[in-house]
Amino acid sequence: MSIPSDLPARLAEALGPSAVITEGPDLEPYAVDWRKLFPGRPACVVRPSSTDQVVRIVHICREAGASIVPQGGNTGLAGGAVPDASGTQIVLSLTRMAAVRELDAVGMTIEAEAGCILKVAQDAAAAVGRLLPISLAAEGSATIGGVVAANAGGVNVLRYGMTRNLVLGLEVVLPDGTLANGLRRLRKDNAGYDWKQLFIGSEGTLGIVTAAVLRLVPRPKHSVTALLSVTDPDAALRLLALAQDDLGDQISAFELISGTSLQLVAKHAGLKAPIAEGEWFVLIEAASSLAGLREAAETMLGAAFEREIALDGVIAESGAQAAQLWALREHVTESEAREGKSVKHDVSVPLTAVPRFLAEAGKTLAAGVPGTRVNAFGHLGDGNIHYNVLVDEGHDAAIVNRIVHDAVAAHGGSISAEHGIGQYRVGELVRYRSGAEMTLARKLKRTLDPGGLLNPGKVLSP
Ligand code: 2HG
Ligand code: ZN
Repeated sequence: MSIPSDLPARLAEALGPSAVITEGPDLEPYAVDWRKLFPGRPACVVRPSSTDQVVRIVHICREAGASIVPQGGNTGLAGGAVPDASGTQIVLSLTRMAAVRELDAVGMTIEAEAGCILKVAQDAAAAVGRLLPISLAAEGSATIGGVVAANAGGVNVLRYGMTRNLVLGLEVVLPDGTLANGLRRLRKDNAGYDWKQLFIGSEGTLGIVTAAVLRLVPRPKHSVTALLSVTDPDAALRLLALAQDDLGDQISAFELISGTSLQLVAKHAGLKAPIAEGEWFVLIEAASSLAGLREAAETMLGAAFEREIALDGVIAESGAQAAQLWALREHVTESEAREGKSVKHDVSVPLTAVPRFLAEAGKTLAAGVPGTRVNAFGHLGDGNIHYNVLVDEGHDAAIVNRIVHDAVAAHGGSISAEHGIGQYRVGELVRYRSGAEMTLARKLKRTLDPGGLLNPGKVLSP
């Protein structure tokens, strides 16, 4: 497929020359994902500063027959926001649309443009005593539009749900250039189809998210963070059950970390856990606006040691110490990348099946692809494990995927819990989703984007 050679010039004419990047080192960050696994080559990068400009870009690209790859902070792990290598796709970066448009502390809502950095939105909410409870390692670079388009998860899903649960209103530019403005701030809105749900998690394949209204929650005044070691994932689940019995809905994070993960963090980030080495660890956080949380947490942890569910542990004595414990968890991804090549899996299984899944996948992998190491960690409270397999250059990723995803399927799980399909898992999705579900997905795509203008090759094969 080719596009008119003057398309970048047409875009520059419509938006101003500073809005279009056609070559040079400035182009590079938009062309490839941060892990440099999916290198692409865009025809150009266009950076609108308003929703109206996004509408104009869509009309111009449509007319020229050029496809558009929407991009936010480019922090994704599935190659969903980078162009292919054809040199014919336009990257539409939303990073110049970064305003927090409205903040309502009493109504507990925030309206932000797509390019607003998640951390900026979090800080704006914090400044009025509220919490935007989407928390992920990439929050300093990830943008609201990308978070919505990916239906991002993170470490607080256990308590507050995925991004989907927090989106009240959405503004989307459709592939035909129509602006769908659903930027309502309503908690209850059953007037017709809830169409915004289609775009949340659609990874820029159905429409371009230009702004969103997100729900905020009260900011808890007290929090407790603890790192514990446990014998195995089964004990981690028993700890979760105990925490749920004793702390109920105050648990805001329950993360499983393997000994391998902590070894990688010690080696590459120089961070050492303040407890004895072990096979498995749990990072648990509880938060509440009411006093007495720490006492309740200490009682619960005391019971965990008494029943020999936990082996060793530390409770953070200060905010700084809590941050140090979280840093161990937050550095896993980066440390894994420094270690070398890995085949990532972002899987979920029913919570109680996690220990069985881990054991089976580990066994089959050791037998089928000797020499691999597993770096497993993730959001145990959500049944979501990042089952990343460290491999040598020569290893065949397809075999590793097959073993891990077959184990996932055998336990009724999903091949992507939170990272999405992007381009990385397009083939895997076809394999593990039923034909009827795939047909429905293709029908939706064809209905909204019959010309295949938006993010072709992502989620569904073109
Ligand atoms: C996390 O939970 C992220 O830290 C990244 O989802 C997971 O690196 C990964 O595989
Ligand atoms: Zn994660």
